[in-house]
Amino acid sequence: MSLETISSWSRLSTGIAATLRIATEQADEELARRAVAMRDRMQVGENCAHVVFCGLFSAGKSSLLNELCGTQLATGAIPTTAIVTQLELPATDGRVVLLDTPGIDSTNAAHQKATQTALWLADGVVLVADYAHVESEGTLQFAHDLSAQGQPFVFVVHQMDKHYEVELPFESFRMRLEQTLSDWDIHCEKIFYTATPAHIAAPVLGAQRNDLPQLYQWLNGLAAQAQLLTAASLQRNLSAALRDFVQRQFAVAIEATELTLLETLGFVPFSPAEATSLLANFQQQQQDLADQMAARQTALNIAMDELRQEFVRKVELAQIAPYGTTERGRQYIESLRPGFRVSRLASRAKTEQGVTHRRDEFVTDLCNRVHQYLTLPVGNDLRAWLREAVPEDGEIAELSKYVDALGVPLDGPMVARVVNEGALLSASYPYQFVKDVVAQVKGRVQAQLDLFWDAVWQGRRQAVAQASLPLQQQSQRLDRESAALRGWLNVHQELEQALAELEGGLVDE
Ligand SMILES: Nc1nc2c(ncn2[C@@H]2O[C@H](COP(=O)(O)OP(=O)(O)OP(=O)(O)O)[C@@H](O)[C@H]2O)c(=O)[nH]1
Ligand SMILES: [Mg+2]
Repeated sequence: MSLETISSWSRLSTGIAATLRIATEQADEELARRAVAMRDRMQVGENCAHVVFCGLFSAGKSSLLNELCGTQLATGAIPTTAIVTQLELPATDGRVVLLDTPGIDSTNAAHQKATQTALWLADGVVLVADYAHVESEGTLQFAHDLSAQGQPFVFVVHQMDKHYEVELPFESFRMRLEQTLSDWDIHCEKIFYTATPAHIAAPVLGAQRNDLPQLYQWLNGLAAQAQLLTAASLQRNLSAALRDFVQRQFAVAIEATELTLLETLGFVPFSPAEATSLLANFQQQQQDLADQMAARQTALNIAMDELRQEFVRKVELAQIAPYGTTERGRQYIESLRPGFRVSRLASRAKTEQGVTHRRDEFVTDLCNRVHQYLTLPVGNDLRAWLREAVPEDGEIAELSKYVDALGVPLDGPMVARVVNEGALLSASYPYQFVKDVVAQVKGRVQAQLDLFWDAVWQGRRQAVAQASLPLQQQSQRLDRESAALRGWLNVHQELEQALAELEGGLVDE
């Protein structure tokens, strides 16, 4: 059950008594003071609305009250009111009580405390500002805080005799003031423009505006709502007292998370809702950064893959064994067949020489073709690519080593190892043999190219990583900021939970 449901007077009484017990147990002086003030207020009864007049010193609070109540409170140009005085609004049967308070800008601790206590129990607030200082920061901040606390109040611009219509038309003044209040997120029920009659000097330069009768009427109208107002303000005050109490308990934890936020983010969010939306925004930003980094990496991989494939095809298409070369390969294989003789009468040694000769002829021819149609053009293309694509001379030099090393050391024994003795007699084998040799040669060149591209890829990857460093740093910064926001949000969630438990406990008692 939430606190809002404590609507009846008796339940409020139970809640306040329980709060007082908690305050005593926890030795929380402020909560105790508030609970006592609420209890005392309840004893006064629910049929009387308490309206607190407050504002900067010398705004004219006491003068205004004297006009409304026909009293003789002390007034003066220096800070005058030091204690809270209660006055009955005439013709309300004591159902509307007005409280005069010391200036809210008083530096005296006792004055501050007195005003604060009166405000805790206010069923309504009249915030009085001197015409000449109507937009002073002290007044606006105070009004902003009242609004934020949900405290109903009216704004009185007093000393209107200082207004000169010829200098500034009243309408312009009114519109400017309303705009200022709206800029400060201040929501008051009404604005009254008043002056103490004694100060209205005649003749005046402009139209005089004096809402004193309207202010009286508004205050008088509170009499009928006194019961409602009192219950609502006590309930609001009890909620606020409990919230402030829990906030004091969480103060150290909150301060620590705020400090972290100031160090990382540079500011503290206005509300948990703002923190949550910031977090969602940061998450989106991080996702975007991750996407950007991944896209760069993918683009690189695709580009590298295309290059590799382009050169794989160049090697595949290189004509290193045209008809003449294949013929020499065939002749070599035929010379290996059993019973082969270079000529009918040739000696064994002569035949062996013939075999070696055919093999060497094939190897020499193949070597030339590999150089001319494979390693030379492919190497040239690679060098051209390096010059075009790699910006750094040092890296070009490093990678050129792979290109310089491009080549297959073909010799007789190597070719001989390719021969498949078992297939020698097959009519098609000589062609298969040449194909096997070509495949081996191209396979080796492809392997060398692989090494080259691996080295290129490594360099490119480092370059991409280097270029992504600012993105990475941005992402790490977002990480830290998100963690700080989460820490702050967690403490606030814990606080809300503790408050809900406390309120729940009060109702259950
Ligand atoms: N010009 C002008 N002066 C006023 C008006 N009302 C009050 N004053 C003067 O303003 C000064 C301050 O008035 P107070 O009523 O003492 O003001 P206060 O807000 O009660 O001041 P503190 O009790 O010191 O906080 C006094 O000198 C009043 O005579 C008014 O309508 N016009
Ligand atoms: Mg006063």
